[in-house]
Amino acid sequence: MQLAVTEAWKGLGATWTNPRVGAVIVKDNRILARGHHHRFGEPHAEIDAISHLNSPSDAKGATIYVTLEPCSHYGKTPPCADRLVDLGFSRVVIGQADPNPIVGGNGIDRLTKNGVVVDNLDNTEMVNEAYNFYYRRKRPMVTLKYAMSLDGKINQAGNTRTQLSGSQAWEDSQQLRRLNQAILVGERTYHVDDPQLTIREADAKTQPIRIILMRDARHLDLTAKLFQTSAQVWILTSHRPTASLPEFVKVIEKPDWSPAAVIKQLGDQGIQSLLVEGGSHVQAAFVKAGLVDKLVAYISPFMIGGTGLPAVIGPGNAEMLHFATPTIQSLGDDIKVTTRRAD
Ligand code: AOF
Ligand code: ZN
Repeated sequence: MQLAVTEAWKGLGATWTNPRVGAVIVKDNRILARGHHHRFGEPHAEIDAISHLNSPSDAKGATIYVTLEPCSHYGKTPPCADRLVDLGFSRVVIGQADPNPIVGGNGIDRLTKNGVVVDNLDNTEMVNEAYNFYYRRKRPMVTLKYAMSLDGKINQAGNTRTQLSGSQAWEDSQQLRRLNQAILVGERTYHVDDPQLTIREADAKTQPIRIILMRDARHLDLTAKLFQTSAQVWILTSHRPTASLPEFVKVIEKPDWSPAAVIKQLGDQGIQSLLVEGGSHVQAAFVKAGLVDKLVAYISPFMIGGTGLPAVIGPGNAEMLHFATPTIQSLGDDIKVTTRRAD
């Protein structure tokens, strides 16, 4: 199963909104084939592994390890469970049941009813953390991310971008973007930082959807860096842009600005995971709404002092949010703190 997990991760960043899935076919203590789900809409992991067998007849009496319950529905491809039965697999070891209601246990039923032994190890949940969260909790998983100084500030006073993170922390934050289907920033961050919000590495298979909260988009500046890369941009606004927009820009008219309403709307649009990258007021709104499932903070060895802008600023919380024991990592001169909401 560990090898199947390694296979599954090869789909990182390319399978949204489908899960990452890996599969390994074994017979007589030998690995016959491996496979994974390469990209949204393409064959499922089981089918990819089967395509790597010398002959499909090798599947007779074999075991397949697959990180997620095989599917039972006619979607973009026919049901994998049927294919496994037809080829004569004798055992299927799954890493977890599928929380997506279109499958939701039917794959396991289909296999067992046809005499295939199914064992569930329940140990691959982390491969699809956001996918599982989305189907179980019926909303996107929210990760707050920021870089701050030792005194908790994100920039110097005034409307300037302050470079705090070193190169290792910067590279790490690119990885965080790969793990999320969408990135959200507020209007002020958009104006002050002029961000691209893309994954810079050339091997990026797909880019996250870039979401901007912008109350009034009538005078949208199309020369901003955001619009120089043709990855999707969604603008949530009360006032539509007047200029004609490139086809990768979508406008969502959104009169209710509460984080809960924004999250509901993004969930309805199929967003499973959201990285909230700032700025301070947007972070505060999510904290106040209790909509922080995970948190990543990069701490850099600077003191900004006085009037620098705190990482989170805005209306206070009645109750503190409680987080689990953090993981601490040194990245060059920076410290990365990762944690999740305590249960
Ligand atoms: C995948 N890859 O390896 C497995 C999936 O729209 P479809 O037909 O591609 O079906 C997507 C659903 O199929 C997905 O949400 C999950 O429930 C199931 N299994 N999906 O994309 C795979 N095994
Ligand atoms: Zn399938």
